Amino acid sequence: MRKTFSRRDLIKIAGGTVAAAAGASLLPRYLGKGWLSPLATNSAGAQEIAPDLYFAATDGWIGLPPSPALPPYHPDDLAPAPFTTYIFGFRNVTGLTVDQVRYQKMRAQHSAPLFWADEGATLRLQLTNLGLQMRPDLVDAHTLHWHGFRHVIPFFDGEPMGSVSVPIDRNFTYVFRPRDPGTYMYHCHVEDIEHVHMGMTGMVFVRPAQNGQGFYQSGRYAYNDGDGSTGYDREFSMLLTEVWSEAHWDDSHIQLPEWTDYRVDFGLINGRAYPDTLAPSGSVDPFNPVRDANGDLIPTPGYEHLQYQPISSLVTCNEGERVLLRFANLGFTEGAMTTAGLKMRIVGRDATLMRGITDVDTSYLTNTISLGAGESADAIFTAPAYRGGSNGQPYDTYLLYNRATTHGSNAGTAGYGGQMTEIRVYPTGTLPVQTVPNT
Ligand SMILES: [Cu+2]
Repeated sequence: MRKTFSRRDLIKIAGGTVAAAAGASLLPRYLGKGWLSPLATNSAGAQEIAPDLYFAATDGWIGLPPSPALPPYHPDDLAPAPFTTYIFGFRNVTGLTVDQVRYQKMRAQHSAPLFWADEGATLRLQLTNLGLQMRPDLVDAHTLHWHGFRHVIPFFDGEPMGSVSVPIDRNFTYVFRPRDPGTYMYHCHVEDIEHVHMGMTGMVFVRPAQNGQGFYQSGRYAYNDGDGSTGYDREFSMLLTEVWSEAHWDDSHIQLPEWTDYRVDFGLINGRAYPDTLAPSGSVDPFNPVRDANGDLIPTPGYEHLQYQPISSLVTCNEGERVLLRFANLGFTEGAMTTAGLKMRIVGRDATLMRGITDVDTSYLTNTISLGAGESADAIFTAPAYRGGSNGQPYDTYLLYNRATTHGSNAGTAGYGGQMTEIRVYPTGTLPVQTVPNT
């Protein structure tokens, strides 16, 4: 899909530029209109339906912890302070003006925005491609592949060999009507070794039709369980990804990585390495995004290097509450996520309730869940009784971490790092009801 320009392509581009300047395009329209005209009217006068969400694909910078072991690859000498690492990624540009959307080029985030849909409801997600600021030579298209979606038609699958992909400056609207509740992941499927590794990965959930029923006090469930066994009070997504610094440096420096040299320098949860995993979330509600006057993400004071890594993986809860951990792995290696001193009940795997065909309960208790690349799992734990706090803090702390040692340090630097976060348990009534995941 990495296309080489021919003279004919250059003529087409020149024609497209002239046409766009005139407010109309003369190019064949096998895809949607250019993003300069956000909504179209068809020949019968009907207005196109506005998308529920609008994402943009582009490149950008994120901040990972220092390591003395990786010169010249980390930090990248081209990265503007306080950032360290070049990425490709997505941003939520829903509701922004055309100028604001354009401003988000070179401002990708990792992980990509969380989003969710209700079982049976239609979700329209429009995607545009702003191009890569650092790599104008790479005219790659991008797609949004909802990994594991069981009822997709090829047109909306995002797998570019059998479907369409989104070239630079074009729009395409994916239409989903999910039937299977659970935890999923999504990623760009164009040049996917590279684009997935570079950061075009995120999480998506489907909320069950059972939500709102009274099996469990909160009325919130992971699945249509019929008995409240997947009811929860709080939910936290945990997307596992990896950074091989040399590959990211190669992409910013117009070099080609040799992928058979792949290794994990940084294991990330939701795009961050410990201890940054504990920092608060920025804007994570896709349907009510908070942005500045330019439409850009707003950094949390004191965590400016995490401006484009807005999703925290700090788990906070009151004693006695049920907490849903939604795990997904879009690294290339297996993870073994462990809760130290807590047992989780695995209630779902790969967006499937743990029930046999005769409705036998196949959920199980464990403190470690293994996740191969492309797998997801839903785990629920009940927060234990408050024991008076630890280390002078008004909460008890339990570690949640990947047992794979290659994922537990920041590029070999001494001490904890990588895919590790904390579960903090407060006394009853301390924390208000959770309204947005990962907050
Ligand atoms: Cu892509």
